[in-house]
Amino acid sequence: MRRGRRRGQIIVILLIGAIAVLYALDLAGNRPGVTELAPAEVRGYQGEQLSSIADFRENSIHGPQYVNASTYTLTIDGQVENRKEYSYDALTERFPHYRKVVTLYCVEGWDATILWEGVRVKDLLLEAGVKPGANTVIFYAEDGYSSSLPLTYIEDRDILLAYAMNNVTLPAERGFPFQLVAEDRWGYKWVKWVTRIEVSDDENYRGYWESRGYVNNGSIDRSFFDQG
Ligand SMILES: Nc1nc2c(c(=O)[nH]1)N[C@H]1C(S)=C(S)[C@@H](COP(=O)(O)O)O[C@H]1N2
Ligand SMILES: [Mo]
Repeated sequence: MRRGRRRGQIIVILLIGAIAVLYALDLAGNRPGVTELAPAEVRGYQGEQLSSIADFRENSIHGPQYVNASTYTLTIDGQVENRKEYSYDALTERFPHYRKVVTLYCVEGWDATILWEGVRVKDLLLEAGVKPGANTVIFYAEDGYSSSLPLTYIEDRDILLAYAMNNVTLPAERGFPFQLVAEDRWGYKWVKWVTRIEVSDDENYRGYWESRGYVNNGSIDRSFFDQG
């Protein structure tokens, strides 16, 4: 009788302990708004083989940036009706989530195929209201980097601002909190650590590498050395 009660107490204590551990793991592993994501990286998606989030070369202009999600804001300004500022939670919770498998090609000769998950830039622009005459979207980053893309490309191709890759929240090295998934454009268009999106009417804006001689269009189906 006494032994039965003791065993019962031990089982209750073990159960409470297990629940506490699971709760702590969940708090540590998940950020608000991405709690539906599995904790482990996926390496295949709908029959496609994926690269690993470790298969990247880190050669950003000033090394990895460590952005604090709780103080982070994304500003949307320029040729818009309403300038907007979003917190990390607002961005990941308010806008619909999309996933797609896209390959990043760096001009240095490596590539990585990843299942990206994010929000559509055009959904953000819709809320800000793009003014007539705008034709360019400029992405600025925490490290001072920038690059631009045509507005029609951003809208027609459903270009994503990704917060996760292979079902894992972007690591700092890969651009946390957001990297642009500039499909069919060279890696230098894939701005990491995005902090500001400026809608512009300056088609000739040149970003960090573009102002140092990289092709402004950045299409991977064109010759990289073919200035344009
Ligand atoms: N903010 C920022 N974004 C950036 C860069 C950078 O230096 N700073 N480098 C670009 C280049 S040249 C490439 S190829 C890709 C590479 O992504 P990765 O560093 O995650 O491998 O990031 C792009 N985005
Ligand atoms: Mo690159």
